[in-house]
Amino acid sequence: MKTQAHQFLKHFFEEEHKDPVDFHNRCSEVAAEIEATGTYSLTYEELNYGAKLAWRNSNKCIGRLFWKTMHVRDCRHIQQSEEIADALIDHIRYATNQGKIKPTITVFHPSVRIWNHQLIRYAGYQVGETIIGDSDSLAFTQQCERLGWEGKGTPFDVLPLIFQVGDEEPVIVRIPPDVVLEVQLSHPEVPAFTDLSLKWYAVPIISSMKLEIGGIEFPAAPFNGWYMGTEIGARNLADEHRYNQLPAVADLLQLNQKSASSLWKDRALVELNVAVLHSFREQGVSIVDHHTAAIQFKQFEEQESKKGRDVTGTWSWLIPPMSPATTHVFHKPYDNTKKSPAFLYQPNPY
Ligand code: HEM
Ligand code: NRG
Repeated sequence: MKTQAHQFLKHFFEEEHKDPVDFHNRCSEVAAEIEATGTYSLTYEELNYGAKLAWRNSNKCIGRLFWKTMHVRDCRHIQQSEEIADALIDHIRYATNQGKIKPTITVFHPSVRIWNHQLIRYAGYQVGETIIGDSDSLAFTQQCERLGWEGKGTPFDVLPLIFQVGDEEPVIVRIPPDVVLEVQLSHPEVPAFTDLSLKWYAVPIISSMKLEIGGIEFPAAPFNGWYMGTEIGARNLADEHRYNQLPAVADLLQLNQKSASSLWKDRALVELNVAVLHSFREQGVSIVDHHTAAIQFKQFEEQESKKGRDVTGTWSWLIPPMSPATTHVFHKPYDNTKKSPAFLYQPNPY
């Protein structure tokens, strides 16, 4: 931990052009704290910068141009369930900001663990042979039911929050419906599109990843930006094992589904994605299309190169799932070296 702390502090003091004397003092202080207690505590300034660096280092993320603008909420001091629940709900409210989404992270005490994959997500139910709702949420939905929650059984039931402090019993809380902003999908040229009754929530808030800064691990540090349209239109609603909506969209557009070479899937995919971008825009909710996101990512690469830093990336995640070859990302290789601070996967707690 001493080595990791030292490396992080060096990085932080250098990048922020801080006084080398302060750096040496801080290193001695941290070394002594680790010696005495086995761990150390980051200052707010270090946490704030470290969380932003973890975003900047996220190889799979195309949204990294905005890494410096994230709002970092320090909730390391709270350990009471009521306060944790309030902090989570405040995160949703603050980040949603009536649709003008603010990139936000809330860092909890290392003893806290959130069971949800995202703070807002739809339930999935196995009903005989079929699945209602989001198949990605089947196991978590069962945990919710085990803890006494009962959903309405629609394809879009917002799941409750479940979190845990240390090895205490998990706590389950309902999210007040008025803090969950959702976008009903419509198509700019196809009025009948609303017959599909599709919608999605406004803010993706990943809550299952661990934040690591200077050797300290925060298992609960939910973060969010805004959606890239394809995440919803080309994956969540389109994947066969998720909401599988391409056949329904193709029906609506009267496309020939008998022949794969009519490209009905591709045409349905485009119109579904047009509907996602149109609806978010019209309802005043931040979203980015994949072409604009790729251009912003190019700016990020140029900005980093000017600062003398190399950009690492995971090509297979950075390319958008639609028309990838229309973006510059497709046409170059990325070095997938992992840096610290970082967001890391961790095993499910259930
Ligand atoms: C992944 C976009 C903000 C960290 C992704 C992905 C997209 C994306 C499209 C791939 C997701 C997938 O294929 O499932 C954006 C956009 C943002 C944004 C448009 C708008 C501001 C953030 C923020 C953070 C972040 C604020 C953290 C502070 C990550 C990480 C992943 C990721 C860790 C990988 C997730 C995983 O492995 O499952 N992002 N992102 N992103 N992003 Fe971002
Ligand atoms: N694909 C997932 C969300 C992954 C993260 N995407 C972001 N992150 N845009 C989905 O729910 O579709 N973010 O922090 O903005």
